[in-house]
Amino acid sequence: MKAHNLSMESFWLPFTSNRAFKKHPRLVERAQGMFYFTPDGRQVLDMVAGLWCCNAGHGHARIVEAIQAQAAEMDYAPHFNFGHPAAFEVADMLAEIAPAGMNHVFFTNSGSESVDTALKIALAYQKERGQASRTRLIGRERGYHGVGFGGISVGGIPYNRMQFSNSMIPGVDHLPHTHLIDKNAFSRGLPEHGIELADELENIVNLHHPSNIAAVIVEPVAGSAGVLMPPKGYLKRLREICDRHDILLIFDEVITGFGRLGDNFASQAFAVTPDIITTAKGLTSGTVPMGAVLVKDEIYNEFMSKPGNAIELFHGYTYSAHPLAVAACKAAQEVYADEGLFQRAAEMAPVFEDALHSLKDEPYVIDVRNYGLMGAVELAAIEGQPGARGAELVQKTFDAGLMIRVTGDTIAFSPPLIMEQSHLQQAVETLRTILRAL
Ligand code: PXG
Repeated sequence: MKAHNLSMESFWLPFTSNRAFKKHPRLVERAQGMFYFTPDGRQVLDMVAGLWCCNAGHGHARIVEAIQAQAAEMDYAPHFNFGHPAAFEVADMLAEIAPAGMNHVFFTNSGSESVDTALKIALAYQKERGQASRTRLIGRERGYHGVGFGGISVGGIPYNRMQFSNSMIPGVDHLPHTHLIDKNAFSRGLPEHGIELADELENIVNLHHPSNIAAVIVEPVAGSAGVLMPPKGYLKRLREICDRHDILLIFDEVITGFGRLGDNFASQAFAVTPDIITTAKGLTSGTVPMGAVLVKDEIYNEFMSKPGNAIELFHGYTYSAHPLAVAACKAAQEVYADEGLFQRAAEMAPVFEDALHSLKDEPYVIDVRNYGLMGAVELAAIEGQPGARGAELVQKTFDAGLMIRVTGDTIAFSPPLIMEQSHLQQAVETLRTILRAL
């Protein structure tokens, strides 16, 4: 059946204006390398790795073959009381690339599940070690931690909370966000101003008393809210304050993990080690849904140190370490390593930076920011219609053969790590032409 004859009625699209989309659908049905292809055969350059996830590029033969082979070998295996050897193998692979001392992995199926898992591990850990009063969680304004009740509670995106405001988990505070556009506009790499924003953590902790705080969760670079960088020294200061008060620090690396910032994780790129890392997306290069929570040895060992053989953590998913996800994960990690894709991201970062900043003087551009292969161009909103210019750009760029991600009036870029200079040039020149004609 041809795509344009499809009924669009049944599918309720996530995080999308269904009515607007169904009037002007943007459909893709094939993908290879840096490109999507529309049902009518048009080529669309993917500058967002699907949705920040296809880090190895689309249709990588090695990953495709691994998934096919696993589907034929064993469709499903339970991990409640049973095990599949390959799952143990990929957990070892992840521990190998994680920061030192983070050698334990809990598998989930998405970023949202990774976040809620991490929050539950943090709360349970405090109880296990005899600090049961540590129940409060601290997130950050403009943070995105998925859509579970835990995730939206620590998250700081007003629209994501608005429809559920009476149903948040209790005992959550928020740090101020770090987007100081007046001081830091057009920063290349990490911005100079704003380290003092981390000190607000000290105030929140003192307000409630440290003995009541379980964990702090932040994205090292905030993604969904428009690619907001941590000011220089900010993450290190958060770490210091957490250490001072014996509070767990969780880095949500669902976007920043697996090469996005030119290293395995942001934790290594920024040399700040959290206690827990949440991942998903690039874990399997977006090919099969999967998430993973990486946990420090002290935390895991606390759960394992009790006498007896009781279940240590009452948590898990039917599809934790699903064989297809495991096969995809193993192949994706091998591709990243064998093709040196994280290193490649680091090498392309300055080229990416120059290309994005070449848009500085184009119409409506009020900021350009970047780190690794993560970048944003922020546009001035149309008076009284925030987001309208962004929405128009999604359509115009797609019509011109370019896929970007827009949050409000900020255009986000997170290309597959296989991007060549020619792709970058095509993306930037397409955008330039469209901005000039708006
Ligand atoms: N944490 C972070 C930091 C994320 O970026 C999640 C958790 C949730 O992951 P799942 O797999 O449950 O979606 C994410 C997801 C956007 C956009 O437009 C970003 C995400 C998802 C959809 C859109 O920036 N990030």
